[in-house]
Amino acid sequence: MTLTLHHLNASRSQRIVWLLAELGVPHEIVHYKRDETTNLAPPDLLKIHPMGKSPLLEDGDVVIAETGAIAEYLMGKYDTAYQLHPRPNSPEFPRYLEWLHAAEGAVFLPGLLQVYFRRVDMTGNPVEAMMAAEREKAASTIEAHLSKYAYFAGERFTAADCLMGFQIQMADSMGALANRPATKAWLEKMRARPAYKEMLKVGI
Ligand SMILES: N[C@@H](CCC(=O)N[C@@H](CS)C(=O)NCC(=O)O)C(=O)O
Repeated sequence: MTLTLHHLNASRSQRIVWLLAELGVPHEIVHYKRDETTNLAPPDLLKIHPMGKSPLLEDGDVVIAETGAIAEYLMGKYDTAYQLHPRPNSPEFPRYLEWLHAAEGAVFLPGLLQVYFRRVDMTGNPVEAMMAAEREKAASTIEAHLSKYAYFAGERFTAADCLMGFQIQMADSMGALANRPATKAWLEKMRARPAYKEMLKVGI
């Protein structure tokens, strides 16, 4: 049975490219390119799943969307030795789950809105200040967490680090980590991982 990742360029699907490389299970990656005008995914992805978004994972008859769900699916089915996720009865498990889903939830949303709102003139719009406050809250929560713990789930690397990596890398590319030393140190640690380097080779 082939495990296939349907991967859109410049997308959060890179989290799953990285996670699959960490997991080391045989898989193939099918590449899709965003439309140059609309930045949307090509219609080919609609043939795999009705939302037509990436990441999408196929495993035999199974087709699964949503980054967090894909990560949980891969961990439950393929990480049976718990190398990349804590056991459900361990103290790290709730923290692991929280960050696994924060990556697409409350800490991600303010950054995502910023990307969308770049297309509109927000001058004088009160939503601009609200979004900035939310981004600051998310960034300082991450910084406080990584000042206390070596990784998102605690003292060891897990799938939660792969999922959180996308927006932290985006924040770094926008120069937003200048005053976030713990977050920056975590990112440098991630960049040194062989699987992270493999993800870059696949093309993000
Ligand atoms: N919540 C979904 C979001 C998926 C999503 O919006 N993916 C974007 C890539 S970052 C996409 O496919 N955009 C292209 C489009 O919507 O046409 C997840 O976590 O997988």
